[in-house]
Amino acid sequence: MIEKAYELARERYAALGVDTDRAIERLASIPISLHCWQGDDVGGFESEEGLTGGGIQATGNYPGKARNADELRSDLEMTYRMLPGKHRLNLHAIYAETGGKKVERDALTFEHFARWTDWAKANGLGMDFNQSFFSHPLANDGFTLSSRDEGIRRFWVDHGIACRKIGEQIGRTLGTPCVTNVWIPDGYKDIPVDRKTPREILRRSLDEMFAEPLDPRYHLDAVECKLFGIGSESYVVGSHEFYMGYAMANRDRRLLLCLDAGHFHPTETIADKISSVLLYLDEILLHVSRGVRWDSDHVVILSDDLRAIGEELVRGDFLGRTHIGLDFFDASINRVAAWVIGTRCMIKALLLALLEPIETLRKAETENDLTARLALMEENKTLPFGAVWDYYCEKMGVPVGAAWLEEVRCYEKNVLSKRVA
Ligand code: RNT
Ligand code: ZN
Repeated sequence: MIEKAYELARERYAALGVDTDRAIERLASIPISLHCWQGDDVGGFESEEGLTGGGIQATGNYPGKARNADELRSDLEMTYRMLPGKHRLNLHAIYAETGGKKVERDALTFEHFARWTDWAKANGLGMDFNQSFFSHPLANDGFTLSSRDEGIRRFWVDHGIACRKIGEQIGRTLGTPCVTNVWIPDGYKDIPVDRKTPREILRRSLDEMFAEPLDPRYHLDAVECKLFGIGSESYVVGSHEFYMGYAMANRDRRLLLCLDAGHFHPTETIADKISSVLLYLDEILLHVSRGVRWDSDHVVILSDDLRAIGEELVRGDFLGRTHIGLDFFDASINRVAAWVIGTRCMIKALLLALLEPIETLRKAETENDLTARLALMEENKTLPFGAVWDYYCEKMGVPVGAAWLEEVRCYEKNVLSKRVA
């Protein structure tokens, strides 16, 4: 049935000049970096408390969240089994394994991530990394790298440096560059008097953090901008202009700009930013997310926004310069299912874009036939995409359609439900 439907779909697309076999082949080569923090509501393993302090929030209390690294890895393995293709893991520093010992964040080393890296290697996964500038007593007054308190600032610079070294070692071990992403919650709830000084301090901290060049074959740095957050509604130090300017002024450092879909004004979309940013920077990192009215980090679905991101990456030939990461966390539904839903949607969006009869659309636009452009784009929406997607899943040996849900339910029954809070 699936093959039959695919044969028909292939003919239908071929008539429009689209090679479905080629689309599938390209799709299989695009890794998505899965954010570890969906598995435990951005809690990490440093303390029992989980997410505390500034800028982000998980809501919901669905049972069964991972309580330690082994459980989180088990949940991730389950998730990867539901995803067609080879993907990556995106780890935060608060997921260090310190063997029960308290290790301060500025003292973290590769050994605290060796088990994660071994596991990634054994599973054929690339890895990405993040400094954790939140959920910490020294982040409680809302400022980290841009703190006016020299002790606090220094601590976070040292954390940043420690994590870059860890990231580089991860990249060396796995033989694929590790993107280490900087996001800080720094900002003010209410209107500041001085918007300038924290930005000057942040620039100095980044200069110190990025001073040592690392081999880009193993490690890349990214900086993530933001417009507002919980508790930083009026002012965020690391704004879009700040980091875009910083990355461009420091071209020799090859910084990636990280565009998070939830970090702009709610009517702005990151799809429109990609072609501008990549005119000036070599590479970008995406945090694909879904904000509902605000930066709420809902599970990614196959929305118009998501489709537009896929289309931009394919149409602009940007896939080779874009690291696709996910960033959402929903604690109100099965967390493994959340990962599966969001990641499968990201892959679907890429497939849809790869199946677009782009030449016809381009021709309409260059000939200024804007009527045809709109008409064809709308007709494309009902092409037999589902048949190609099903076939791709089958071919890659993962569940077709909603069959994955049964498997996740089984996992829930046998594993997740046995975890007591
Ligand atoms: C927060 C940023 C950031 C975090 C993760 C946990 O607004 O999006 O990327 O979500 O680092
Ligand atoms: Zn993000």
